[in-house]
Amino acid sequence: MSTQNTLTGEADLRQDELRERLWLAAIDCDETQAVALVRRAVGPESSPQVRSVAERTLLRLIAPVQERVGVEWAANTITVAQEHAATAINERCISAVAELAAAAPGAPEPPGRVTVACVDGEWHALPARLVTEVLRLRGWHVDYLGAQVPTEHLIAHLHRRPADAVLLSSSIPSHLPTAHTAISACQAAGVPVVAGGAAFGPQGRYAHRMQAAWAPDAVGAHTLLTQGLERPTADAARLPDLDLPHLNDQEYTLVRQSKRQLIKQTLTDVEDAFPPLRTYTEYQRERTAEDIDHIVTYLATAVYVDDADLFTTFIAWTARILRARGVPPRSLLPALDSLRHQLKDFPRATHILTAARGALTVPAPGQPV
Ligand code: B12
Repeated sequence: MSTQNTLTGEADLRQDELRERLWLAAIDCDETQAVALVRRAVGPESSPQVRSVAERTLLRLIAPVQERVGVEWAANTITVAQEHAATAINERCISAVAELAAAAPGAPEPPGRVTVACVDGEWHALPARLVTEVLRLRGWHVDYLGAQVPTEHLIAHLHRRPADAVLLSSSIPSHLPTAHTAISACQAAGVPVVAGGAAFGPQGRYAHRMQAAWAPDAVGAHTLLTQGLERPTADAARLPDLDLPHLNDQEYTLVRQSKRQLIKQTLTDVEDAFPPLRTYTEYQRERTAEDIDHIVTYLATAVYVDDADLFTTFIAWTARILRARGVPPRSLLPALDSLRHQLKDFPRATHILTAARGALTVPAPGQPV
């Protein structure tokens, strides 16, 4: 093995070890230890590499630890309280890194001004905060608006403080119709949009369908911004069906409008198919209704973007969550069947439900359905 490889290996080991230690501090609610660790990872603020080391600390140390929070929560190996505490600690760590780097000499000349915001209804602000701090490290002047920004207030902000671009973050796909409205409103105000976050699908599939630029992370966004984004003209104002012509069949509108009725009927049908549900406590019944509400919301979103994969991915995710909590995924089948029956006159919704049902009845390797 060459010396260079050995050194790289050691650096990787250090990264892994740091990640493990930050993870342990985060789930142990040890904020002091976590902040000390990231400060040590960044090193002295007088170092000439402080900005690049700070960026690596944000993207290769804190971000993966935060992703692990999600993985372990989904696997039911940490509690919701631990997930909340770890997220709060990671937010504090991001601030610590940002403060260290802000104090470092030799800040780059600002290449421009951008606004970073989460789509209305979106609580996942930490990813947007990471994007913000990386762009600031690279010199951008960033207005960070945080979680769930109502579209009209985002637009009002852009009129008050013009920006070269809006960076729109969303983690939950069910916010895609709202994201679409925000994208076209920003563009109608003459501001280009870079979308990002898990909601926009693999390789930003849904962002592209909504005529937004897309980047996988802050570094990708920086590249797009420095290449220069075309400013939309006033005729960018448009109705959603211009980007998504399938919306003309009204299936999305009708599924959305009948959501309450769909949930009520599905709950009744699930009770018939699964009698133990009748003995559920009020609390358990409310959770079941909430699960069905999520299923209908994701179905409507899949109809909106016309993509069966979106719904199948959600159902597979729900199945994993249930299995990790000792509930057999087949308990989802009566709900899917009820919806398929209720929506039998809606060809796109029927296709989406059939695809998800098929995926659910194929057992994961080594697992019963
Ligand atoms: C922390 C967390 C929360 C916190 C958020 C607090 C906060 N201040 O952010 C709270 C508790 C509020 C929360 C709530 C919920 N959550 Co949550 N949450 C998470 C968790 C664990 C971490 C999110 C995160 O910070 N990820 C780390 C970042 C670094 O990764 P990232 O999101 O991929 O971001 C990177 C890129 O995507 C990109 N990026 C992101 N945005 C942008 C924007 C631009 C412009 C660009 C260029 C790039 C970019 O750059 C980032 C850095 O590299 C995730 C699990 C996970 N793995 O992500 C679940 C997760 C996102 N949550 C989930 C769920 C279900 C929920 C709830 C619905 C739970 C509930 N039943 O109430 C609610 C929804 C609330 C809402 N209306 O939005 C699910 C979503 C699953 C799905 N099917 O969509 C996940 C995936 C959990 C899981 N493992 O299953 N959650």
